[in-house]
Amino acid sequence: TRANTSEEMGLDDGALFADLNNIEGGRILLVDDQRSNAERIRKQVRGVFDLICENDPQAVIKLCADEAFDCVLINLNMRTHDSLRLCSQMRSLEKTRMLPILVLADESDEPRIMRALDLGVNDYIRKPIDRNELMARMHTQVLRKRYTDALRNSIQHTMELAIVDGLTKLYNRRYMSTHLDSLLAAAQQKEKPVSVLLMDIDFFKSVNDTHGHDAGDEVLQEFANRMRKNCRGIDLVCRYGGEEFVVVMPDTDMALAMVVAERIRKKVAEKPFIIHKGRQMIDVTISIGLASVDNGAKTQDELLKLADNALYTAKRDGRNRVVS
Ligand code: GH3
Ligand code: MG
Ligand code: MG
Ligand code: MG
Repeated sequence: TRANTSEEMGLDDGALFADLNNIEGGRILLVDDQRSNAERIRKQVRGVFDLICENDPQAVIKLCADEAFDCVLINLNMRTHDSLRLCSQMRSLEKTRMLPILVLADESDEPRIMRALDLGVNDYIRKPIDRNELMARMHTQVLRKRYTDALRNSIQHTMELAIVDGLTKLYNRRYMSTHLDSLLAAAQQKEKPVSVLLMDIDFFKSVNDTHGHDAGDEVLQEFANRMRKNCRGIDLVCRYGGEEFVVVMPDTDMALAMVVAERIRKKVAEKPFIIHKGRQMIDVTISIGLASVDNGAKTQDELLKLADNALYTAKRDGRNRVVS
């Protein structure tokens, strides 16, 4: 198993935030019902921002839900629509809550500017619009948006890595272990069975040796896909190590686990794995060691040890089989 580099862990801030200063191509949604205003602003931002214009507030809400914008520019003094109501709506809806809002205000409209700021808009510009000021304020908002987006993605990525394996997107060993512990505790109280399958791909080294390590990785991913399709909703599938996987099966006694294991074994062996975008077919089989609390195992370590012994026997007896 290769060690995770800090880059794979999503901890490389340099790469994540590198492109942040490049705001060219930023998408601005202008909300204005006066065509001459819109045309003037379009000229002012040309070459730096893409400007999309809309005047109907309901269309604005829908557009923001369907498309990605870096900033919304709202004319506070529209003739036909209530801009403040739109600002308020955008701040209360999930999809637009984090979207930067800049408002354009008539020079003397101090009260409306105050109400807009109170509703949570990010900044304002007074008319007549000075191009440099407009660009500077939009630049700030777009940068802030990019930065918070990158930060949020990075946090989400890190949280995901804490429970799933990067290559296969199956649960990782640590998550499985926590889950299995609580299942075993509950199983003891309610006297419900729990079974585990320990699976190991047969002759996986020769897949790597014959087709290359990348092909091996693809096989692991395709294996994970077959597991997702063929395990039951209540089962938890995890990547236990390099090419070893564990299925934790709640409420499942030895006999039922045997049926499930046999089905999984067949689903792997019956059709070759197609990799390299269809250019390569590889026959894959797995060996499975099955253990259950029926065997008398009380702790996780005992249960997995039993499964490991069974797996060893499956390998010794010729592979592509289930042993309990
Ligand atoms: P058997 O289990 O049937 O006894 O034979 P095997 O060849 O599968 O046995 P072994 O467990 O010794 O080899 C496992 C190989 O899996 C060794 C290692 O290079 C490879 N491997 C482990 N993790 C990864 C991975 O993430 N990607 C790839 N491509 N190979 C991996
Ligand atoms: Mg192995
Ligand atoms: Mg081995
Ligand atoms: Mg193996």
